[in-house]
Amino acid sequence: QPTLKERLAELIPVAQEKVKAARHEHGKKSFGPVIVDQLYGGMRGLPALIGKARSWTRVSLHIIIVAFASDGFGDVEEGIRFRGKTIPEIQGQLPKAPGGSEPLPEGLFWLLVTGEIPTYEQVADLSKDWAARAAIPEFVEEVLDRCPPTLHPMSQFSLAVTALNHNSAFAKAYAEGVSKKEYWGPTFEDSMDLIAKLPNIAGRIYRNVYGRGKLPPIDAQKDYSHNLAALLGFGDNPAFVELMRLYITIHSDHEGGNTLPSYAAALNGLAGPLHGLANQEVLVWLTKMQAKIGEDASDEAVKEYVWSTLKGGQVVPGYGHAVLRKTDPRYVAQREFALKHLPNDKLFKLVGQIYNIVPGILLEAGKAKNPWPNVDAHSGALLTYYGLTEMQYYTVLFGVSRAFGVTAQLIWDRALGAPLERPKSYSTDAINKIFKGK
Ligand code: AMX
Repeated sequence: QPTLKERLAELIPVAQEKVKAARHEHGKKSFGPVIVDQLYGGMRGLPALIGKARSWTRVSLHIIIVAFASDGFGDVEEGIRFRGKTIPEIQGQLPKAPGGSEPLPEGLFWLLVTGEIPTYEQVADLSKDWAARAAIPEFVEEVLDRCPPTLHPMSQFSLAVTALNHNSAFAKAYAEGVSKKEYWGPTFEDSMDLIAKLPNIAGRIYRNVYGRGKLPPIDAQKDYSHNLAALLGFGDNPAFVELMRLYITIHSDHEGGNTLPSYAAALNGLAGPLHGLANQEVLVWLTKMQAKIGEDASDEAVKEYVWSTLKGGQVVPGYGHAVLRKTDPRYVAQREFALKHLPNDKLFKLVGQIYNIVPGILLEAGKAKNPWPNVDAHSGALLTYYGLTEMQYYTVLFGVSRAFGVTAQLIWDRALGAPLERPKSYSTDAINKIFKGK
């Protein structure tokens, strides 16, 4: 059976030819008009990029563009798809750990990179490969150890990833004058190294910031999520390990970036409160709500609290989406996990109660285009249940998962020689001038 890199080496020339042929045949065809509102509206809905590691079907052209700040969605109604597969499909088809029922993120990475479902052996080989690459350079450990615990975990995360660029295989190959055709090889190595090292970075940040003692060593016999859970201090809890497998799998999909430092930049984008930091904000909001109206509050009290949030000019965190127009399937996957593992948990019940109440209120308020919950409305309640209660840390786990989607895309960017993306901007004066009298 081929390794991931061997399989990629087979797939890349085929894909290169396919792109060449598509450009030859369709290259000069128009993709439709661009309207002024799309310039003011953050390029929403503007077809401007080709998704490479996600889906090769019609949906790839609907993917939202802003590389560092948005999720990749195949179809706004159907929801997220990984290489054309829905979340329930990948849960069914990807290999599981012995005794586990959630997909292994190793398999998801294989799927994102190749478009194919790997065998269990191929996934187990990836687990071993990542374990072997997991150590981080000593100076990066020192950078993290010297961060004050008051520095937000996401800032520490981004710092550490930027520092990893010191050992970048791509930077070295580039400096040595590697041919453009060979770019994907060192990019693949960087991607594998990055993913492999994230548990040590995330674990170190968690333990440093919250005083949780020393990191255990990586166990080369265990899968990625097991090691991540162990580094955080939850390796003895099989249900938490399962949660990590699901969590890393469903948070992964994303547009690409150019280099390791751009993944660090992506982390800074993810750390915005209306984006990935929303999972922190949801827990902050829920905790404030519980403090104000109690743990078993009535629907009426919850409604009043939601309205007071809106009337205060704030958003209801965890609801709405720039692209999706229905309940986020990643929310559904996490809800099903909760129904299986923690059906009677009070916080989970509150999350469910809010699910019944908030969409109606957002519809009545009449502004949000999507009144349904997104991925961030649920994840914090699951982590809290298992004792990972430090909400400021949550987006770090989100960022670990995102590396899978970003790097899968990055490898293909290099394989296909994708350009830097440079959307053009206009001033309002220029808009007025262009359309004067039209
Ligand atoms: N609560 C209150 N108002 C909301 C809202 C919410 N959850 N979602 C949207 N709105 C408001 C917007 O603020 C905007 O108001 P304005 O006209 O006064 O500026 C109006 O409804 C229209 O917004 P939209 O087109 O529906 O959404 P958008 O694409 O501009 O923004 C998002 C999308 C996610 C930023 C927004 O829905 C939001 O702020 N949600 C809460 C924060 C959140 O959960 N973010 C995480 C999203 C998932 C992720 O990226 N990780």
